[in-house]
Amino acid sequence: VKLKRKRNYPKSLPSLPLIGSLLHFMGDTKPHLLFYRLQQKYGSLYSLYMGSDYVVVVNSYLHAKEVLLKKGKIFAGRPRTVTTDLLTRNAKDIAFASYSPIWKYQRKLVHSALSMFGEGSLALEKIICQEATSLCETLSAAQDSSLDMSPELTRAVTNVVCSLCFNSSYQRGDPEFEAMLKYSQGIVDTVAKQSMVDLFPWLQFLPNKELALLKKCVGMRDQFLHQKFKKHKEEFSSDSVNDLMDALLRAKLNAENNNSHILSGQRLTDDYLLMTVADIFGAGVETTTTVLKWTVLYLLHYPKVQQKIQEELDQNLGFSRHPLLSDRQHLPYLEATISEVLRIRPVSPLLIPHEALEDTTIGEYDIPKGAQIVVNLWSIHHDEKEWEKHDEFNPDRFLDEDGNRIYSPSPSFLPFGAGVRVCMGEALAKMEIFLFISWILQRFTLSIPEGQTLPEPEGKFGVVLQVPKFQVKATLREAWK
Ligand code: HEM
Ligand code: PLO
Repeated sequence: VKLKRKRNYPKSLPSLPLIGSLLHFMGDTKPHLLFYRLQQKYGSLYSLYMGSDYVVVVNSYLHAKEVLLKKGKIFAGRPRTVTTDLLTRNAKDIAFASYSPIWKYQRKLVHSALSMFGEGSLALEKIICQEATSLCETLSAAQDSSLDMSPELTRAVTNVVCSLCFNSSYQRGDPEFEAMLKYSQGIVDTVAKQSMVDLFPWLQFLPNKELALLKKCVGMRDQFLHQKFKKHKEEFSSDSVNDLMDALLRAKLNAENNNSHILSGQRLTDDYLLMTVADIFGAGVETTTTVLKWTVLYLLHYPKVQQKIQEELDQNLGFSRHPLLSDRQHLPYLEATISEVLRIRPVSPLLIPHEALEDTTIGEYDIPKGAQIVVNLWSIHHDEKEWEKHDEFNPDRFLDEDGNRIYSPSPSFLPFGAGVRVCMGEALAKMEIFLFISWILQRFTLSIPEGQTLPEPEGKFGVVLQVPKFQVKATLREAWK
């Protein structure tokens, strides 16, 4: 990035040559909280150097909407980093790839596959309900004892995306599933968190523990992907396209035959197909599971909220049938609770960094081409001007006086981002969260096992805001005994 003279650039944090503003990052404050606090001194829009990268931090919804919506295309770039390049074979995926014809085409392919097998389709509802049944059986079996719900929630969610991506699923204790859990945790722990190798790329040439772990986990993931890919290729028939992998294979065949012009000469190689499913599979598992875990954690903290959701379920469904997607519109309190979880603990507190593709502006400030833009969703969701008692968990904010749901009581709410880079899985994630939580709460009351303390609602920063480990006791409700 070249800063020109006589421009009105955002106020800059003091920085030292080479190390940039790194001194500010010392200590163990999480970046989204640090960027939130720095507003007091520098205002809601400021800049800093991370290593040698020029970064602009956006903390208000008005600026965020300008970046994501009004100038969405100008800010649709993504910076490259050592760790994400490793994960995505040099940005051949969707999330970490910059704006390009092939990126657009990948989004289009995923979009049409999701609407074919997913969103709103009865098949998908059936798959989710099947997983919910299995989840409830496990909770039943573990009745009244202490249980870590995390692996069970993960398996339920994984099986849903696994059906979508590969038309397959896992039984409890499947070694392939256990391996997947392990490598994915390793990736979440090491990728895209602006850690040292991303700030100072030359560090990758020195021995580095985190990078070694990432490489190992990406290797395991590649093995997993390769195996799925091989099987799909062998059994492929363009007359029976059953999942995202098939849909991508078909698109590649078509592109080879005719419509390659939309890719401006770039070839849709196998790597692009693989990295596209890897994104959807990875995002599909880690984000939704994270929200489910945050929801359970908050239900333990707020038993009254849990009780109110149960009353709403009892009134609308009773006990004679299980929850369906069509019940969503009749369960405003549950929907409000989910929105409040997404507000108070955004899955992706700094989104994924954007990059300015040309010289432009945000508000009255000049932004140079190549600047990285970090949208601090945490600040937007905790803006004191927009959210009364922002730190308090209160689903009622998302309801009017009559208890009807309002989509958003403040424009300062963007859990899935917005614009050209908006999340591709919003509809899918919301269906899953709604069904899993309603199934669980129709049958069980969740509480803290005796002698244990409430888990702190503090997130661990990474590519997603991770939930601490905790145990739960699931008690079968009276009507089900
Ligand atoms: C991107 C949130 C679930 C697929 C994003 C972004 C956010 C987000 C904030 C970044 C937007 C930006 O950088 O401007 C969430 C939340 C989820 C969720 C809160 C769960 C509640 C999912 C699921 C899928 C998915 C289930 C897969 C089907 C993606 C993809 C991108 C993305 C592919 C990258 C889009 C791009 O860069 O063009 N998501 N997401 N997400 N999400 Fe999600
Ligand atoms: C999660 C770990 C997986 O092993 C790989 C993976 C792929 C896509 C990533 C996802 C991880 C984390 C959440 C991300 C998603 C793409 C979009 C999503 C970053 C790293 C969000 C919330 O932006």
